[in-house]
Amino acid sequence: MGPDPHKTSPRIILHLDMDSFYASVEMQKRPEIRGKPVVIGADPKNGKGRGVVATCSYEARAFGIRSAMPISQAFSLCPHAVFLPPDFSLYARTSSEIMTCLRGYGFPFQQVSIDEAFLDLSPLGSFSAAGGLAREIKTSIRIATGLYCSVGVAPTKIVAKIASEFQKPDGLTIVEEGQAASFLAPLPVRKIPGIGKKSEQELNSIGIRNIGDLAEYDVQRLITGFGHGGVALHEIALGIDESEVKERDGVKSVSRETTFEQDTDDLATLVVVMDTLVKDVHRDLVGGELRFRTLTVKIRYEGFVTKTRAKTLMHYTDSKRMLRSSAQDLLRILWGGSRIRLIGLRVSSLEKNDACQTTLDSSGSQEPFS
Ligand code: TTP
Ligand code: CA
Repeated sequence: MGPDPHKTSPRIILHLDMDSFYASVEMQKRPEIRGKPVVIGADPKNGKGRGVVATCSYEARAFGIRSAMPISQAFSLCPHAVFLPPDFSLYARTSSEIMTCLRGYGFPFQQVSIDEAFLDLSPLGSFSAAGGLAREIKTSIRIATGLYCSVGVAPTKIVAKIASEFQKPDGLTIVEEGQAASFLAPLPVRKIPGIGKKSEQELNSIGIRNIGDLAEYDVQRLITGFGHGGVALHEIALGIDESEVKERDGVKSVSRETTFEQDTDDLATLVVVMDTLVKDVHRDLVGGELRFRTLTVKIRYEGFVTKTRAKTLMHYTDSKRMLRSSAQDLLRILWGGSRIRLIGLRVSSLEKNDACQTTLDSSGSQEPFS
């Protein structure tokens, strides 16, 4: 019997996500901290530090530490962990190395964050061939960088992304055509990208806990509760997602922010800190061979009230002088004189040179905190 002429070949999408990325890069660089709980983020200052955890090693996760947790809480959960400030340029370089390697396979490619990307492996024609290539990719990245990653292979981007998280770290999960809905059904709705705590609670409150509950739920009722998003959610639950793997243009923004040790209303301090942010953002811009047109200054006051103000220049520029004067102007316009907890600077509308999308936050020196 020959091939069925009516059967279309399946879409085969691969999603790759590096394991505990910043922490793993640090552990690769410093063999003496391998196997230990390692926390990347703000200085814990013996439990009195401000700011948050960027990420941590899986050994630190065993103590309950997670990304975005206050660093003081991380310190109380595991005071003997190795606490390190982030070294963004090292992570950006490692990311480019990984992305160049992935792009080199010649399939449609899309980077989605500093440590995540999709490849469209449909031309391979079968999930078994795609699984073989996924193993090869994992090995190549491991050899090139010493780092582990987790990979999902599935008929859609969303299912591939959920699959890459399914067996972390060093995972490989293959969901073949026709298996998407049954793979998703037992997973909690929170596993759907974009469903945060609030949406999860709303879904739970109408009896939807797992993705299978969502798939079986009446679409009209979902629309009543969630508007147009209800239809999209229902389709995701059924494993339907036509979105394509598309290379995007370049880095979207570069940003830095600083949380003050103590809230301040001293203009001289604000000016000095803004100058440091300017210097760091500018270094990343130049390092990435980028020019910007829009800059945004952010201020967070006591009590977490946050304000931003943006300015778009007439022309793209990489002038540090221009960045500094515009940032200082915006700071003065935005600041009402109250005490400030945090200030941030972001540049966007970037002119591309190198096709990689990265968002960098915060700053710090590169010595371990002691
Ligand atoms: P993630 O891929 O979310 O996390 P991860 O790679 O550290 O761990 P996992 O094994 O679960 O994938 O984020 C990638 C990097 O982005 C992470 O190493 C640090 C940074 N990041 C932050 O700075 N703050 C955050 O809140 C999160 C979630 C990530
Ligand atoms: Ca990751």
